[in-house]
Amino acid sequence: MAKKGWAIPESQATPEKVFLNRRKFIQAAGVSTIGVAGLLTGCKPEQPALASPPTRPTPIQIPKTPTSSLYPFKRNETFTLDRPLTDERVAATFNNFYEFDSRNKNQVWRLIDKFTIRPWTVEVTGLVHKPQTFDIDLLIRTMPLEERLYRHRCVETWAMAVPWTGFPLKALLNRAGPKSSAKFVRFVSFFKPDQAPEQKNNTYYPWPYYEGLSLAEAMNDLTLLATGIYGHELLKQHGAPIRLVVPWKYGFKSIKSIVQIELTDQQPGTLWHDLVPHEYGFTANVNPEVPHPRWSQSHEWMIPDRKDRRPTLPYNGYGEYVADLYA
Ligand SMILES: Nc1nc2c(c(=O)[nH]1)N[C@H]1C(S)=C(S)[C@@H](COP(=O)(O)O)O[C@H]1N2
Ligand SMILES: [Mo]
Repeated sequence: MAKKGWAIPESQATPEKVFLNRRKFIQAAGVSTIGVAGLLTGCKPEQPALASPPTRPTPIQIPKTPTSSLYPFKRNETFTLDRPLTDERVAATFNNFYEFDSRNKNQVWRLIDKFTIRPWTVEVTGLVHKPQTFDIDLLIRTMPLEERLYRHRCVETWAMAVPWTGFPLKALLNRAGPKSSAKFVRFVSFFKPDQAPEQKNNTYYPWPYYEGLSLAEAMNDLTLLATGIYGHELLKQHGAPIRLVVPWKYGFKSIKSIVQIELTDQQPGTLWHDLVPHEYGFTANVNPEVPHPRWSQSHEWMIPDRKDRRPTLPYNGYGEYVADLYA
């Protein structure tokens, strides 16, 4: 079967300078789509439309929210890559987001239309001096946002390299003031079964998705709460409006679409560890020497090309930042 034009992967490697231009192009295309649709609705019935609106679905639907116009943020040049950035469209069409589709990574972007990301609040609770609930836009306006280029490594052996926009998790935790008894951080994702088909139809998973870190891991400089990607708001398929990014751990730790952050004195459960404890640990650091029970972790491949195979790096290449956490 011939692939549709939009399904053909573009070059897996977009030179960095090109992606900003591409972003402008995509935004321009988006604006003109809205323009045409607007004209059509304004048309009197007897007037035939001059041109039919483009019907080609696009995976890059940048959410329009009260804080969209703040992007892009300045890049923090401390974080450099050893490989090209993954093409934005490739990243946007290859997603693990089990609330929407637990079987097909290529379809998630088609299933997120109904998912509403405003209003949205993030509750910081548990062992903190000032438990608070933050409106997402107020958070975005008041936190130190910056762009960082990070590698991302899924436990399934695929990998990507993307520019996240976000702020260090520790900046938020410090606003709440962790008590000295706090030792762990538990994260909980949304529960909207009317908007996320698998939350309604797939009861194998104990929704909502939940994850955890030690407090030391959560306070590490690398640990980011991302609200953007590729210089604009986070796409819904990447976990809008706010997701965790812990680049030295397997991807399942980087929980999407967070609504609650709770500080605890006990190690919290995590969805994957509770479901399949012998396959998915709590710590889940990227490690080429510890195979998954069903496959080797010695190598990874950069999406979309299984031929771009690379040795897995210990801590996904972030040992200089985090190895001392595990000494
Ligand atoms: N809520 C939620 N968060 C999640 C997941 C999920 O299914 N639900 N999948 C995880 C996995 S396994 C990976 S590899 C990454 C994928 O992020 P991406 O789709 O933005 O590449 O999200 C993680 N966060
Ligand atoms: Mo993953």
